[in-house]
Amino acid sequence: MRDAVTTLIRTYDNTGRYLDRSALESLKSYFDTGLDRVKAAAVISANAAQIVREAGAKLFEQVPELIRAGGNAYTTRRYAACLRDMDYYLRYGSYALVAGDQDVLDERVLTGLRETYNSLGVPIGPTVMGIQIMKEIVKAKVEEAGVANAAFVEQPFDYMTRELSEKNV
Ligand SMILES: CCC1=C(C)/C(=C/C2=NC(=C\c3[nH]c(/C=C4\NC(=O)[C@H](C)[C@H]4CC)c(C)c3CCC(=O)O)/C(CCC(=O)O)=C2C)NC1=O
Repeated sequence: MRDAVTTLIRTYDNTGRYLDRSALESLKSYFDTGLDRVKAAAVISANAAQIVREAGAKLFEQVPELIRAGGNAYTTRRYAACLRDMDYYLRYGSYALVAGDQDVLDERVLTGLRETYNSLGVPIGPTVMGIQIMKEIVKAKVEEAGVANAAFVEQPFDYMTRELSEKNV
């Protein structure tokens, strides 16, 4: 599992280079946003259950077929599995925010996920919608908590969206 710093060091070490201007710039930007990243993680930790519940409600309001007979989130077991998946995306997203790197998502969340979803008939489109709804909720809450520029919050959610949506993995 890597973070912004270890990823950078690995790249430079591979070619035996000292950190150059561009490396130092990217380190600086990572450390400059450090406190905001920690704040965002704190906001997520403190509100996780509520964020998942709210995002789930919104998703099922927008795609009501999911929870009707024949829908993939129909039955209590599958409804719970769906919200549990949303909770995974939120929790791992908070790790990626602190790390400033998406590697944890590749390693722990995304590997083999499309195949699993396809074999269980879990629809990717609505899953991605759920991830995007969570992104908006988290961003709003992080801004409410006083972080002026919360754009960085979008990264892990957009990354999971992109990777899940990719056609051939
Ligand atoms: C931490 C990494 C990790 C992830 C990401 C993960 C996902 C994951 N989601 C699963 C199932 C599932 N996932 C969903 C999710 C949904 N259905 C919908 O209609 C919605 C669009 C969506 C919620 C937003 C559902 C309903 C199931 C159960 C499917 C079934 O058993 O028929 C399964 C199959 C095994 C199980 O049911 O637990 C896995 C492995 N597991 C992991 O360990």
